[in-house]
Amino acid sequence: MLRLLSSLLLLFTTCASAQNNVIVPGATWTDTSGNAIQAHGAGILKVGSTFYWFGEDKSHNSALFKAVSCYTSSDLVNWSRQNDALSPIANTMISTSNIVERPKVIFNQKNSEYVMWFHSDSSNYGAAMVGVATAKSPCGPYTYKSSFKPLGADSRDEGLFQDDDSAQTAYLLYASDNNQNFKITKLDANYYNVTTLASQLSASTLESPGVIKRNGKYYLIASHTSGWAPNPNKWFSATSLSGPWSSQADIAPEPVRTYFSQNAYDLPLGSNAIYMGDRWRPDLLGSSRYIWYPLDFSSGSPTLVHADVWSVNLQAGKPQPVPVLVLQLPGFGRTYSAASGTTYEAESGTLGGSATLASDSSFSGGRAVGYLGHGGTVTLNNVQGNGQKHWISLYYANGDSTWRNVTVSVNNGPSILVDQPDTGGGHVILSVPVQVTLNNGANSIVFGAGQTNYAADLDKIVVY
Ligand SMILES: [Ca+2]
Repeated sequence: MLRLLSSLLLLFTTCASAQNNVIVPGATWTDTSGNAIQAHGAGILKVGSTFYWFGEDKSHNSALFKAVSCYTSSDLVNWSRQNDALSPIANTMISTSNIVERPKVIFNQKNSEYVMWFHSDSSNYGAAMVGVATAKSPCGPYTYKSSFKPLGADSRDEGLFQDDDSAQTAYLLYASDNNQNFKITKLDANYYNVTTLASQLSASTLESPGVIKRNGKYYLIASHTSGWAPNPNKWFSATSLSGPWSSQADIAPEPVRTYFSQNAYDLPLGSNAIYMGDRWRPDLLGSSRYIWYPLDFSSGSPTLVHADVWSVNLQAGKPQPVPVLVLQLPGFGRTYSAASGTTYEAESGTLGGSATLASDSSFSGGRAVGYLGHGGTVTLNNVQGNGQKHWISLYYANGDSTWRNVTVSVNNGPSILVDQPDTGGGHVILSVPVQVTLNNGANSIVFGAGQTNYAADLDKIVVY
């Protein structure tokens, strides 16, 4: 029976890894209408079998409030935009001259009401408040109630946590006291206000928080404060929301700075979770990307699993579908499946112009190709394709403090410009995705042609 089940599950996950059913962190995610998803600083709510994704609409490339968007999905991959959940109101704390960030929604069973909390601020972030709005349906539109300083103190980056006790006690998680102290404060029974402080992590300088409960233990995930720039996000655990909390530990290798992202929401799923982060792009906020990775607990502590292309396999066919994931062998016990790709080392390609080989132990194969762009190119021949669209991940190092980019041209086709965020060091490797169509059989791909600026050092590509 187990063997039959495993075969069925394997079959299911094979089908599930179709192109439109994968999560590609860092790619431009589009909704079911083909528009870029605008839901930054995400909050997720599950009602029945539907996931609701609330976030900041930054399509106007400004930090100022435009809308809290609402998207729905049954599979966490295909998202449909609904009506805006919260819209600006002139001469209030949610006007178009104000800040409304990190919307989070929970359901209040007692009042049969959806309650949204968000970071509510003035344009210079000086007001440091939380805002509350309510609705009778998940996407609302929500009716704005008020903005205030919880227990009279600052609140900037915030999140919500709803416990699984009979009262469904909820908590506000927030950066307080000029972002110096991190606080967890209990909400009242209506979820309209805060009542008492449960925990304070003093001088912790934490923000962008999320809490997951697993096997009776609470896990707090948060970043430190470095503005829009990424930093190594941390986790803490405690057996009570009142603490004591364990000392901080990394959720990903420290040098990669959480793969250039900041925590927004952490969604429990099966025995693991999904880390949902933002890759902020302050000069073009609407082009900030979503970085979602499996948050794997199999080692006993939450660890981000770097996967260029992966899928969440929700188990179907139950009367009340629950987010228990289909397992794929051989990763038995995992709640996700990552695609495996074919690697092509950049240094195995043909160098052109001023491109040179760079050596360092951090590079795959010990080498990368540097001085790409500005006359330098590298051509990878014999890249195998199947005549379809493929995701290709470019592994690169960019030690600048600013983003670079690189042109990609397949079989002498038009150039695609791929952004390469700074990696935090010349020998720190990150990957960025690009989707291209490859011929069946061998393909030739040129990197760095036709650009006057320097691209990042190219270590390797992985074709999915
Ligand atoms: Ca290499």
